[in-house]
Amino acid sequence: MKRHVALLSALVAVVAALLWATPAFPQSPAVLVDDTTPGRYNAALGTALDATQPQFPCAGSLCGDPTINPAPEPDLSSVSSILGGWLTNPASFNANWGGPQAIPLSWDIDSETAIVYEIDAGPCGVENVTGSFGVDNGIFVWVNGAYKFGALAPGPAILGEYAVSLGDLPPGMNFLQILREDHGGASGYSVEISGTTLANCPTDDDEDDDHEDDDDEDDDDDHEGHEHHEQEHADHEHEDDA
Ligand SMILES: [Ca+2]
Ligand SMILES: [Ca+2]
Repeated sequence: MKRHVALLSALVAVVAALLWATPAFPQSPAVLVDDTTPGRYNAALGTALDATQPQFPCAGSLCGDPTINPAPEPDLSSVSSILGGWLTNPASFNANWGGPQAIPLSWDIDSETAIVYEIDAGPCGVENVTGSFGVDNGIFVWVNGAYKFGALAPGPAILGEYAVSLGDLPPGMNFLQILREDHGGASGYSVEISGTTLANCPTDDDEDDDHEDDDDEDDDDDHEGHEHHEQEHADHEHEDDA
């Protein structure tokens, strides 16, 4: 019995030593954006997008309360003067955008609103960014102008309603762009964006390995829910590789 105790003590000491010696990598994910994070905000759209396409049902649920998941990227050309260059030149915002401010978790019924979160990815970037969203009724998400996800559905806004892989963020300032949709009843929103901020920049060798791994993960995600974006994602991956 005493021998067992001695062996167990030795084992515990070895495990403790190993844990102590483990380097700081990989870091654990941290929350980058939540419901209290200030963002740029544009509430000037009103109902201008209503009934322009299936992603924007007409007001008052008079055209139904559809589930569209995933939703294709909406055509926002008819409201380009209201939104300005928020997707293509996100560092400059027209007069409809407020400065960084608390984002209201509900907004005028039937209307659409746009948000830009400015995320500093630091000198080495952020890996494995994930988004958890709850929304009443719909949401469309871009990262640095590249469309990532959209959906609309009946029901209240509960965090985790949608869980989406958003890929990696390059070093420096990044822009997470969101359009919120409503078509009646109530509106609501909740968000949590997480990712692993790299404290040490990867070497060229590490980078090559990481990208191969990430591409595999992206492909898996695409097959689960976004088949029709496969070509688009593949194009982006090729651009990334270039
Ligand atoms: Ca609407
Ligand atoms: Ca609603």
